[in-house]
Amino acid sequence: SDYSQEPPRHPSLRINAKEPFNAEPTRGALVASYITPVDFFYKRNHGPIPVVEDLERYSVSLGGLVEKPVELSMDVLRKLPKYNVTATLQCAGNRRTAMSKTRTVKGVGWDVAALGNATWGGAKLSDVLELVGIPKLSSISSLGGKHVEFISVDKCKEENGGPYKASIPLRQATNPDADVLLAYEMNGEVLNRDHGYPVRVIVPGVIGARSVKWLDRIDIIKEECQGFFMQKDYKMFPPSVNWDNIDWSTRKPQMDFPVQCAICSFEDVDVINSGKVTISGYAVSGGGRGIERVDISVDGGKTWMEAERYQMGNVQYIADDDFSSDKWAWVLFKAVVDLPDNAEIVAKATDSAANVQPENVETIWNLRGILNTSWHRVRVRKAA
Ligand code: MTE
Ligand code: MO
Repeated sequence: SDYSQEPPRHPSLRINAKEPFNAEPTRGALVASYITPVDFFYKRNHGPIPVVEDLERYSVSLGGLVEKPVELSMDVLRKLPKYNVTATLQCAGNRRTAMSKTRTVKGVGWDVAALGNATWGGAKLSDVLELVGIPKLSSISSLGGKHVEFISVDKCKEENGGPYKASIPLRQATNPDADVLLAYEMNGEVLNRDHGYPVRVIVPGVIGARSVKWLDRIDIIKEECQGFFMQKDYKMFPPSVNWDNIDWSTRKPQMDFPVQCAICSFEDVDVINSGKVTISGYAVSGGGRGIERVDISVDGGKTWMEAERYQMGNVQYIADDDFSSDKWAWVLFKAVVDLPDNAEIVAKATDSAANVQPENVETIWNLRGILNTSWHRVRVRKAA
C-alpha cells in the first residue's frame, strides 16, 4: 500500500499504529473542550488516506435496489437542507489496551481517547433517499431493500485490497430523527482528509465503524452488508469464545454503543501534589440515550459521590430542567474531591435507560477487545 500521501497531523497525538494511521489525543487534550477540535479528534484508519483531487467530478452513486439510480454530486448534496448534528463518534476499540492486560486480544491498542465530539454538517440520509423514491420511515423499499450499504473509496487489506464498507437498516436510514448524515463539514469547516473528505457517513449513537469515510457508493440491499467489518469483525463475543472455536455467524454486527465513561484528568501513573483535586472526564451512551448520572469514588468503589455534568462549554448544567441536551453527544463531568493517599479513583456512568457499566473488565473480555466499558479506574499517588 502507498502511504506517501498522508495528510499532516498534530504532533501531540499518541500514535497507536503508523500505517494505517491510528492515533488519539492525550487524556487532558480530549476533555479540554466540549467540541473536540479536528486536530485532536482520534483518527482510525484501515488503509492509506485516499486522495480525492477533483471535487467537480466527485459524486456518490446511489443505486442497488432502486428504480432509478442517481449520482449525488456535491451540488446535489449541498442543495438539500443542511443539518448540523453534534454527535460523539467512538471506536468500538476504545480502551482496548486495558482489556488486553487481563488476557491478550487482537487489534490496535487504544487508551481512553478513541472518541471525539464534533458538530457534523451535511445532508440527512433520509432526505437523500427520497431522491430515489424511498419515503421517510420505510422498513422495506418497493424493490425489497432492507439495508443501506455504504462503500468507500479507500483500500484495506481486510477486504483484500477492496474498499471499506458497512450497512445500517433502511428503517434507521429513512428515519429523520435518527439524524444519519452524509457529512461534508466537521466543526464548521470542510471535512479534512483524515476524517473522510469530501463526504462521510455519520451514524449517531452507533460504533464508529459504521460511519464510513470517503463515501463512493450507497447501495440499497436486501440483507445486511457482507463486508469484513460487518461479518468478521466488530462483533461482541462472550469470554468463552477464542480463536479456535469462533463461529462469526453466531453474532450480529455491533451497532449501538453501550454506556461508557472515562476519567481524563489523570494518567494512570500520575503523582498528585495537593489534597484537593478536580476529577474530570467524559460519559456517553449509544442509541440517543443520554447520561443520567456519573458516580465517582476515590476509595476503589467503596463510597461514591455524584459528579457534575455539562454540555456546551461550561455553563449549562444538565441538572437544570429546561436544558435541552445534545442527545447524540457526550457529557463532560467534573468533581472536586479530597484525595486520600494512594487513591484509586473510579468512575461509572448510568444512562437514561438506567443501563450501567460492568464493574470488571474480565466479565466482558472478548477476543477482539471491543466495547471495554468497564468502570474506569485510575491509581494516583500523593506526592510526599
Ligand atoms: N471508513 C473508511 N472508509 N475506512 C476506515 O478505515 N474506519 C471506521 C470508520 N469509517 C474507517 C471508516 C472506524 S473503525 C472508525 S472508529 C471511524 O471511521 C473513525 O473515524 P475518524 O477517523 O474520523 O475518527
Ligand atoms: Mo473503530
